[in-house]
Amino acid sequence: MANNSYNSKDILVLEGLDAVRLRPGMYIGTTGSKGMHHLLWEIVDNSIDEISNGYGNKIEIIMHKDNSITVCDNGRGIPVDKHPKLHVSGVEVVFTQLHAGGKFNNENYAYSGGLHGVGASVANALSEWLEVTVYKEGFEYNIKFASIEKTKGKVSGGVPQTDLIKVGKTKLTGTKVTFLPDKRIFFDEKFDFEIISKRAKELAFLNKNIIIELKDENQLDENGNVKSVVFNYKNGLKDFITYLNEGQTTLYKEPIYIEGSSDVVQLTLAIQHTTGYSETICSYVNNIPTSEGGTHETGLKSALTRAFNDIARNNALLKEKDANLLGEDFREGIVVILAIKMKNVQFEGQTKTKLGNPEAKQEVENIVYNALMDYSLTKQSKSVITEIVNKGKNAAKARLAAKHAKELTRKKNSVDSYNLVGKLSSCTGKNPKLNELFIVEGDSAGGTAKQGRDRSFQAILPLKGKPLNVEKKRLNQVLENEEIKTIISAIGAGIGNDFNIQNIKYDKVIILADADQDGAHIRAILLTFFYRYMRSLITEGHVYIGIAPLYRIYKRNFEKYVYDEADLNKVIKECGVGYQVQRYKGLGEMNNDQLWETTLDPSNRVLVQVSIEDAAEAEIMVTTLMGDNIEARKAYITENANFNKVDTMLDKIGASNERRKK
Ligand code: TSJ
Repeated sequence: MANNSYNSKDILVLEGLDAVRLRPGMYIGTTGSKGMHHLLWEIVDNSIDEISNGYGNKIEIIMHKDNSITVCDNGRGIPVDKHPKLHVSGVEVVFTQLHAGGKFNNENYAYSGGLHGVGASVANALSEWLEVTVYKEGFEYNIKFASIEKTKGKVSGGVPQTDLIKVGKTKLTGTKVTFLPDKRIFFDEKFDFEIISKRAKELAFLNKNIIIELKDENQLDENGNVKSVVFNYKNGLKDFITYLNEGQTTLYKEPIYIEGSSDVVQLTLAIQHTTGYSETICSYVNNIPTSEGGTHETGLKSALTRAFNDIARNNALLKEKDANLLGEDFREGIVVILAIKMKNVQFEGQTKTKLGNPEAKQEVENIVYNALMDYSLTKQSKSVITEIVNKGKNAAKARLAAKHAKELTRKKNSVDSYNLVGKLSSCTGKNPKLNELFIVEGDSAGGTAKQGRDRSFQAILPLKGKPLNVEKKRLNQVLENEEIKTIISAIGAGIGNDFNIQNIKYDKVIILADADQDGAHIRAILLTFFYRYMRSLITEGHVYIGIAPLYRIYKRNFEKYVYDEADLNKVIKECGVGYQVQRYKGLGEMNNDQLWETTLDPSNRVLVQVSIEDAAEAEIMVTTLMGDNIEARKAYITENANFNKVDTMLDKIGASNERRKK
């Protein structure tokens, strides 16, 4: 792609760095942890681009003790020649001009980083200092930048301390950048090994053969060496899907793997069905996850439906008289990873993670359809195709059965139907925006909650036993379950494809279960149900976990509740001598006043809001914890040993506190 010579004149110049210091949020979203990590990804993106274009194969990321961080690649090295108009080195231009960089204005790089892509200059502007070393054409070059206080209180970032200096000779080629995020912007945020390694792994899956090594000088391994991990996947998305489906029962062994391109997009795709019933599509554009989907996913789905129907007919698996299967039939149990690269991407949607480019649909559809038709002619595809089509046919049958069951449920549940009487204690207020539904573990705690609540806006739904684990069930079976039916009709907005968030009767759906293993299981089951059948209830932030206290510490004139084992001693100290400790083994041990005060009262309670940050992670978690592979489940729970506390589930799905107890 990079054919003719490239030098500093190709680097487009737009704006100075002060704008970035002035409004960091405009460039990196937040000035919290996420924003700080964003600086790192801006830098890493450049190395990925270089390697994707065929130059070099390795990126090293090193976390230092002072929270500075190094990114190093073995590509060609940033151009060092002087920019004809600006009269400074290419390196200096890249780091001091906003939007500078080959990515934005020419043919040297095929794809811009899209959503991000604001580049290295932003990282420089928001760093206390930044140092660049370039190894190129036999020489090593170096330049340093720093933030300086010009006039009192006014700090400029990314100011070059020298010109680019030729340091000496070298046989290496590549680029090394080290920077320290400015504490005046990010305060004491620290780079996080887990966050970085997760994304590094993802990048290694998305860019096959690339080697990404991450070192953390703050941590030592068993042998006393600096902790280090290396990610390198020869089979890219094929390895990714194998990882996602680890511990699942798959319908066939070899994933379907496609690489293809047109003038407009470059595409890689991996497909593997599990024997389960859910649908998982993970898509990326220019290495950026598109959690909200978009035109490329639409094209993909059309291609899958059309290709599998055509293939089924070509192989006499569907007869002439048979109707075509629906897309959702073929997607039952499917896990797909789609990664495309294209220029001038437009992101839309609430979180700007939805691809908007209309041309992507047709391009993706064509490439995928043609590749699948070609694949269907190969010998090794025959058994795979038979499995997929048969699963699709079964799904179609179940779909018809579910339609029937749903119609029944709908009829039964019109107005406060009989099957809800005695279970749901609804609230008197009629404004869904204010109302809350508590789903409470156990009849006895449910009874207490009914007594303790504020009935003007709080409804209580007690659960008798454990609700159905929906992970192993098809929709029609799910709809046969009384407990689930009650939840669906209480929420009042339908289920599955028919779920309409506009119709929810409660703004908050709060799961209230004991802080023990059974409670954890119930939480996991309910969250899985919402994740599978009312996903927008989670993504739109309506699902919460209520946290009840574990202890009450009291004596005359003193009473405090403890929500966290770690706080117990602190509170005891605070209380002084002569105190008593009451330990709550379950919600049922509290009286109604106590339950109100500690768990129901909005001005005092602790709620954890459930969110889905990372669909792929959430998927692994849900399928592993709720699926039927017991070995995998055990391994997962052992690996994530805090399952019994406030649940790995919450970590994985991503949870944040509505408010924390003081
Ligand atoms: F952006 C950055 F400056 F922060 C940065 C860039 C950081 C790091 C760690 C690496 C890089 C980078 C840039 N690695 N490799 C490159 N390559 C180029 O800038 C480059 C080299 C040669 C040519 C050419 O046409 O000869 C073109 C480019 C864009």
